[in-house]
Amino acid sequence: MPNCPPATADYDGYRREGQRYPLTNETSLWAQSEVSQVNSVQTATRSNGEQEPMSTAQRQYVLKICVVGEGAVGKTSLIIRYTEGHFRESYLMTIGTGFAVKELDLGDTLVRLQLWDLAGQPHFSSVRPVFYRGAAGLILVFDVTRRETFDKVPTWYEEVQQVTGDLTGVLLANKVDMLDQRRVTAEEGQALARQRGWTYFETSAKDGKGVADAFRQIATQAIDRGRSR
Ligand SMILES: Nc1nc2c(ncn2[C@@H]2O[C@H](COP(=O)(O)OP(=O)(O)O)[C@@H](O)[C@H]2O)c(=O)[nH]1
Ligand SMILES: [Mg+2]
Repeated sequence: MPNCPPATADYDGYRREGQRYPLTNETSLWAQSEVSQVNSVQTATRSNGEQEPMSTAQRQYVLKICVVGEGAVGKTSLIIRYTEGHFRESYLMTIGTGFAVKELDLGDTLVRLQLWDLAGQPHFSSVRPVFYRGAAGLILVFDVTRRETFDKVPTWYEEVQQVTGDLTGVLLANKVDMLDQRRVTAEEGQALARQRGWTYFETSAKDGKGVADAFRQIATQAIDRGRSR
């Protein structure tokens, strides 16, 4: 079939060459520490050439954040919405893992978020623990139109926790734009989040609702958790 796209065309790892397999030397190095502070003091050069600490120094962190949840809940869509600002209707299953990077300016802190998008399909479960290692925070996603994806959220957390130990998290009730088909209420989502100590967000990768707030929040939580260790 000469007009067929190559086999990789349905791989939705954001279709950026070189980012298909995330375990490059650089990223695996980053992944070693949970909250790696890149530099704590920045310096400025005086006119006489001496270095002095900058009073407005920004701390810089690299944070590995894993995004988990059942298949088709919107994990990839949320990451694409956040990092690229658009939405795609068609569903392309994530094969293995997708990977994206976003810089986030929190005022006194500059964060480089590494977002690891893990395939939700059960047959990839044997590789997933590799991707959890070194995570600083977790984004748990369910689809408000499919109750079974909500019921599975604790199982996802436990799978990650077995690898990382207790991990700070946010819970995203996604697809809230689909009002007519909603099957899980905000109260139910909030109750689960409260019980587990997660922050709860209602999100839509389609219209962008709650997305930036949720990613910013997990960054803040991961830094706070890292500092308090
Ligand atoms: N209406 C609506 N559809 C969404 C939303 N997020 C994702 N989708 C759709 O749901 C399907 C699965 O999304 P995807 O991001 O691939 O899910 P993943 O398997 O969790 O990565 C795709 O068809 C998306 O277009 C959303 O917030 N609202
Ligand atoms: Mg996906």
